[in-house]
Amino acid sequence: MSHALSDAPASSGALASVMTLEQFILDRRDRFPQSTRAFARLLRDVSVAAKIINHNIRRAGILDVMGKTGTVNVQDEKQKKLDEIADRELERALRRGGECCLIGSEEQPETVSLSPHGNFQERFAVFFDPLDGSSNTDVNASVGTIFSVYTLPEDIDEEDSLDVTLRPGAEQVAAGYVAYGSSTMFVFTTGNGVNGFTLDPGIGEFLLTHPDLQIPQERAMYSINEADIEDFSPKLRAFLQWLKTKDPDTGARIRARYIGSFVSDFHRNLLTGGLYMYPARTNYPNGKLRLMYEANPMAFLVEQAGGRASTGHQRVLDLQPEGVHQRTPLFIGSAPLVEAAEAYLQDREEEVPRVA
Ligand code: FDP
Repeated sequence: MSHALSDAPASSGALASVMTLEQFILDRRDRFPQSTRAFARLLRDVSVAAKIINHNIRRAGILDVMGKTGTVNVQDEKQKKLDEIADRELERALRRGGECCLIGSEEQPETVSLSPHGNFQERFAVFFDPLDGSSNTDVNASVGTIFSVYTLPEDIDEEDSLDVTLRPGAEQVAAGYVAYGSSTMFVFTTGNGVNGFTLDPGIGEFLLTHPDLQIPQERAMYSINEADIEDFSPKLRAFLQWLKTKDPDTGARIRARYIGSFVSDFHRNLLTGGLYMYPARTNYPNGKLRLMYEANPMAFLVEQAGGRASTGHQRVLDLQPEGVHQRTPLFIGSAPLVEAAEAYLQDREEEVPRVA
């Protein structure tokens, strides 16, 4: 993996040798499925919102924006002030940009039409989780933003917009996330591989640092909230036991990492290889993660990076969504590990692939 960004402080000289997100989007315009100026602007708007959200997160302890607002969102989860800020900034950026006609956010009960008179000339719909893993913000741990982009048919009107927008993840035209960690990264795909950009705070630009990301196939890490083990199925428990068994030839064993922030756990596993799981459990029969703005965009990304995403029984990107806030069990990461999980959950243990 080449890292184009030098350690030197950004200067006009350093800038000449690296590619900004904006340059990248303009350069690759002809490779996007939607090779339109509007699509390039849409991506730029999301990245601008990400910078503003990042700015707020970095000042969280200072400006008293941490902690709960006292309200609950549509999923009965306590909302955080930063959740609200992130939601507002994304909506504002997309509204101002004018390319997006419809948004669906984790923080809003219904999809929102951004076209004031039902005039859907702009054709993009964007689903997003403005601040994923936000229970981590109070303890200074990493969080993220996830987004998923669809195009809408030209002839729809406001009445049927939701139905036509709820399309399987395989129809996404772009997806990505922003990881607010020790650095801030913008990682996205338009169906032509996955590229990662790191924010240089000195110049306020995302710079290409992780071109053409591919997920390693080793069983480096597994990520699951194992405190819930009593609520897992016997098949899943058997799979977890398999995961922890040392390789008989090499003695190699997998490591466990669970931040409890999907973006952060996914990002780490994308770089190191591994498997993130949020399975069905007794009190969450469909798991906890949301299809439209968590599972689908990450499934698109991981497949583009050579990995796999499954419910345990079927490809996530083939699911036909029934609601904006629908949940799905999720097994996502290095392909051999996801295949092994599927084999256990479907009683095909004899087909478990060998994973180095
Ligand atoms: P959060 O509720 O803090 O937004 O999306 C939901 C999510 O975080 C994921 O980011 C995270 O992986 C998961 O929930 C953590 O849930 P558990 O506490 O049940 O493990």
